[in-house]
Parts: sequence; structure tokens; C-alpha cells
Amino acid sequence: MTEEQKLEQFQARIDAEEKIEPKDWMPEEYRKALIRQMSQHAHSEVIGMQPEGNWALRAPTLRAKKILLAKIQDEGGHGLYLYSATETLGIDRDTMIEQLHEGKAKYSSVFNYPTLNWADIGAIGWLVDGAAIVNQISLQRTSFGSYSRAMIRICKEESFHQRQGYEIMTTMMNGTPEQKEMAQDAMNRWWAPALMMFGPPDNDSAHSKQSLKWKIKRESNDVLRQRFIDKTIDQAHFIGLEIPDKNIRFNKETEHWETSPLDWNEFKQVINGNGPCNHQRLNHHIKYHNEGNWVREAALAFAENEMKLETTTN
Ligand code: FAQ
Repeated sequence: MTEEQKLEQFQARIDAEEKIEPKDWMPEEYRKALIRQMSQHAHSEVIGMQPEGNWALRAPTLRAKKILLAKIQDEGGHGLYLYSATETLGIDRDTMIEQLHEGKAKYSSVFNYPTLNWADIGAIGWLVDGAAIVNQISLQRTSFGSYSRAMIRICKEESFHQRQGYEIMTTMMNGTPEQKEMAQDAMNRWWAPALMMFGPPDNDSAHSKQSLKWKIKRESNDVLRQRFIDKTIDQAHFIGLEIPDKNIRFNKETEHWETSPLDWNEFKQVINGNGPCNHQRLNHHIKYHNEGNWVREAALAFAENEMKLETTTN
């Protein structure tokens, strides 16, 4: 078959909703696009543990602490599924981590903001996991099998995370005036960064057109962002939180909430390494990655030894 015929057949499989599996033929650009998106997704899960980890030792009750620790551990697990799924495309984890450390691979912009009070943990669970779920539900139908299966599993866990965040916000909104103020303050700081998680507007999204054609992405950045806005504004109002945007308006004809444009200059600053916590996040990852080197070496030596033993016994 010529290259052109292979491409046609590949697109026909995608159009027929068939899943592409690691050993199937795929265009090099499809492989690269997946490695880029999936590895960045994996890095986001792992870097996302840091802002929450900041509160692990300061959770207000033992119950809250147990839940937070379990959630953070889940995020680490999501990173592992995603790194493993990405490895099926022929890149190893060390290379992905190297790309992260060298600033060649991004991670979600939202994790470059600080967690200043306990309500920020509520806001992360409710808004950040909430936004992540809206995106990931759509990615359950992505065309690459390993990614799609990872998304199905991850979504189940993320829905608990979203609820634990909303529970924290609800409890604080039923609390003292100071607690209500903390919840509103967290809402004010996390609203825009959560909306930016969906990426730049469609007309400025470099990868969307091709990724949508190959069904790597199933819906556009703006469509997913609007879905999140519609869900979340009602949830905020239900517990008495205000949306930090004077221009929100429910359009009865479209049945969608309208919001002010986001500050895309801030977004560009953050994704290019100049957000409030970019240096802190990356330096932390590099430091503990290096300090954990002996663990990886020991685990590898153990695994190699086990394999040797198995071969000799067989
Ligand atoms: N942050 O052409 P597009 C979570 C970059 S998981 C940083 O629109 P695309 C769980 C983009 O990479 C959250 N960079 O790109 C959790 C590209 O740059 P590049 C992570 C961003 O790929 C919760 C450039 O801008 N979820 O939160 C962002 O078609 C709590 C052009 O943009 C995923 O990764 C951004 N927000 O669409 C964990 C989902 N947006 O690569 C712990 C999978 C865009 O050319 C605690 N990813 N960029 O250098 C996706 O769905 C897509 O990659 C998008 C971006 C929608 C993020």
C-alpha cells in the first residue's frame, strides 16, 4: 500500500469509531500528537499533587486529612496509568520526565497557582477536578485505545474528588462569616484558572483541528469550557457562592451562561513558565526525582534479579 492509501485506511478506521491500538499502523504525526497530549496530561496529574500536598499536614480534621491523602494518592496513580499508556507509543518514561524538566513538555497551567487557605483544597476538588472530568469524560471516546481505557478508569475516581471538593465548600459556606469569606476568596482566585484549563479559545488552538479530525480530542476547547461553566454556576449559586465575574448572564435563548472574556495574556505567561509558582513546582519535582533515584535503581535491580531467578528455575 502507498502512504496515501495507508492514511486513507487509517482515517476510515477513525471515522468508523474503531480504536487504534499500539501495534497498529499509525501516521507519525498521530503518534507525536498523542505523546504530546498524553505525556502532558500525565505530568499534570503528578505536578497537581503539589498544591494539595501543601495542605496534607494542615487539614482541619482527621477525616479531611484521610480523604485528602487518598485523593493525592489517586492523582499519582492517574499519572502512572497515563505514563504507562504513553509508553505503548514507543517513548520511555525517563524521556518524558526529561522533557518535563527541560521545559519542553508542559503541564496544566492551573497548577502554577498557590493554595493559600483550606478552602483552596475545596476549590481544587470542585473546580479543578470538575473541569478535568468534563474534559476527560469526552476523552473516554478518544481514538487511541490505551488512552481511552485509562480515561474510563480515571473518570470514576475524579468524580469522588469533585464531590469531596464540593463538600468542603458546602461545609465552609454553612460555617462562620470568616469561613464563608475564605470560601469566596478561593472561588475568586480559582474560577479563571479553572476555565483556562480547557486551553486557548478555538480560534487560537494550534492543535485542535487535526486532533479533532483524528478524534484524539472529541470536542473543542470552547465547547467543553461552556459545558463546565453551565454546570458550575448553578452549583456555586446553590451554596451561596458568587461567580467573580460581574457580567455573567443566563441567555434564555441559547440556554447557556455568558461570561466575560478571560485574560489570555495571563494564560500565555503561565504556560510559558512565568506563572506565580512555575519555578517552585518544577524545582520541587526535579529535587525529589533526583533524591528518589536510588529507589528506582533498587527497584530495577530487584526486578532484574527476580527475572534471573525465574529463568534459572525454569
Ligand atoms: N495548560 O492547541 P491547543 C487534572 C498548551 S488533569 C498548559 O488548544 P491541545 C487532574 C497546549 O499544550 C488536567 N498548557 O492544545 C488533577 C499547546 O502547547 P504545546 C490536565 C496548555 O492539546 C486535578 C498550546 O497550549 N488535563 O487536572 C493548556 O489541542 C487536581 C496550544 O493549545 C489534560 O491534560 C493548559 N491549560 O488542547 C490532578 C487533558 N491548554 O503542547 C491533580 C488532556 C493548552 O504545543 C489535582 N489534554 N495548552 O507546547 C487536553 O485535552 C488538551 O491537551 C488541552 C489542550 C485541552 C489541555
